[in-house]
Amino acid sequence: GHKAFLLWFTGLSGSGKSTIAGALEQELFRRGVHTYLLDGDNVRHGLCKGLGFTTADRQENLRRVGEAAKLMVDAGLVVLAAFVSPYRADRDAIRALLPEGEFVEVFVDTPLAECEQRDPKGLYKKARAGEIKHFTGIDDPYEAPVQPEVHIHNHDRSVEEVVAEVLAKLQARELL
Ligand code: GGZ
Repeated sequence: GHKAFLLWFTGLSGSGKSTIAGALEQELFRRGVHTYLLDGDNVRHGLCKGLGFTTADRQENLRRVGEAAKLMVDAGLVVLAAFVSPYRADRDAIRALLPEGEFVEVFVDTPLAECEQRDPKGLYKKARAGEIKHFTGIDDPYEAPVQPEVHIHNHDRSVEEVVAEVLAKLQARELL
């Protein structure tokens, strides 16, 4: 059996959060674990429609996601959430919604230079050109987690390697 919990991925745009969360979800599915993956792609068009990237909008975006995730954890799911979530206070507010031990913060620590080099959606280029304002890492802050449950140094590492590391950390915490 396994516990229900919220696995919260935070990191810069292009850091690999969604890729890692998606690969981990596949592995959990293979093991018979019931999961749900939340990310900007599925919430910013619905649950969080109309919200942008000001500090207040990010706070509201993450508050809604946190409340929805809490309901899913109550229903017994392992919830994976992949959001930039650049402010420590917003992440800590979600942590406070869940019982002790059921919020697992995963810091996907990829150097800004590498995220910017990857630039899969061309957003860094636009931010540098001033076409996008408040872009995290360029003209908006990213507050790195101080004591994340999992700290992934995601430079020159394969997705498989990283997924194995996260699984091992979850097993060590007796969540899987
Ligand atoms: C950061 C932005 C911005 C700004 C659009 N700052 O690589 P992506 O494209 O898919 O991931 C980023 C995503 C961030 O949305 P989140 O809901 O995760 O943000 S937060 O947790 O801060 O509420 C990026 C894109 O949206 N994007 N503008 N200004 N990322």
